[in-house]
Amino acid sequence: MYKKVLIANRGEIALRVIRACHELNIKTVAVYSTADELSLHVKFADEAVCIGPPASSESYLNIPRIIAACEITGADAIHPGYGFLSESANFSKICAENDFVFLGPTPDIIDAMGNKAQAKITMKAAGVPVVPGGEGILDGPEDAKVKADEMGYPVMLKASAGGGGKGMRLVKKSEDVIPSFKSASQESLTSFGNGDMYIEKFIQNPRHIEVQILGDSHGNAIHLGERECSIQRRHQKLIEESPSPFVDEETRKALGDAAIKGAKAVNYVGVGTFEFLMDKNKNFYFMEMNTRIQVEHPVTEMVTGIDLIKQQIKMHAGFKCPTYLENFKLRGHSIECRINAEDPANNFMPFPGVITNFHMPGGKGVRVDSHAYAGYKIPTQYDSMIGKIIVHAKNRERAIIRMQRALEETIIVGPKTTIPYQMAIMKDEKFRSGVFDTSFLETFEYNQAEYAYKEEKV
Ligand code: MV4
Repeated sequence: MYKKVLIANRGEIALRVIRACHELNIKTVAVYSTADELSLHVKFADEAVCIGPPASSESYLNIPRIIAACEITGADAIHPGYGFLSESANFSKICAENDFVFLGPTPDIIDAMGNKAQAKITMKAAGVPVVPGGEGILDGPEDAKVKADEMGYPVMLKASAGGGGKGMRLVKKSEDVIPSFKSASQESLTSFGNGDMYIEKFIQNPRHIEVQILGDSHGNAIHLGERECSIQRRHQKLIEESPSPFVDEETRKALGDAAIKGAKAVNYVGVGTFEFLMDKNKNFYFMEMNTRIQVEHPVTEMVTGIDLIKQQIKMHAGFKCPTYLENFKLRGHSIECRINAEDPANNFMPFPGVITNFHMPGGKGVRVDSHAYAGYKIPTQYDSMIGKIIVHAKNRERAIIRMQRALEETIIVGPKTTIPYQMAIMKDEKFRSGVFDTSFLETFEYNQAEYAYKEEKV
């Protein structure tokens, strides 16, 4: 087992990894920018190294400085968390070259899955159902038009290097293919330095359902059920849950089998997530694989009882996958709300600044993963998530009641947060019925006035 892990990240995920390491009796090293000097990951790690100024490019994305911090402290492994360098094939390679274990996939797997068109070909060959459409990279706008005319409209044009909706276009008619291709390809080139595009049949109002997998270095892989992630706004998830209210036992088995096939096909080691689109008839299609721990991993932990970060570290250290968990029994229902310092009444505008008063909910079935505290100043340079509230209860109905209770107890004074918006969603009939898809927030009406009291508390 590793003796000392350096966490190349900040915020709640850095804390989450520190907690797992300490329970495994592994020493921890935090790295931080000058904007995070007073951050809890710096305080709770055994050692901390300042790696630069606030700009991510000068700190959390700066590979030479992170490697130097490893050398200075004698760490033997690096946990990248999510975001930042977690899906950088180059970082994975440089870690290995410097004899530090990267707690994530090898560069070839990150590359293979980072290229979305290639990932679909790989998964299709492994027997995973993929979104129908032309295979591989399009030759150019003309090729896109020929393929789209063949397939019939509507179609989706997607950037192979993309993700989060960037470089993606819905095309409804033949005349629009060429201009859409050109603008999406240009957008991708600007954002990711690569303009490669692929084409897919458009799935109307899909659900976003993802499957957690765990693989070891002995050829074993298991799945740990699905997460329902359809409550998103502009490709930012706001609420996640497990299990999905739309997935029955039979579909869960089919989803899990598909994900395991995919994981085994690439000899996947560690934690990974298979993202699927699911249509109203419960047909599901592989979309992308995420080769990192995800923000929403706690809902899976709550219903399976497994510590995913501990397992991730153990898989990389050569332990065997707990295959007895192949027949895991889902226990109850879990929901997570991402708490962002954003103003839901003002187009979710980020709201950095000082949190002057801070009280987190507690009690039975409530978990909080947060790096914030009273007096904490939210920096402007990073994302606006200040924590996650996760609940666990016997069933979905009770989990919703518990989440309402938890959100009600929460006090955050200073920044505006997404909490009142999430309270409104918990009350929504469509959300409560469990019959919703990725279009949910497009039609959701938020009555700000009803929740104004939340700001006046304390
Ligand atoms: C799609 C789709 C419908 N059909 N692909 C959006 C983000 C990107 N990762 C994939 N996305 C979509 N791809 C086909 N062929 C609909 C979406 C989509 C979506 C997917 C998941 C969660 C929320 C979404 C919101 C709008 C569109």
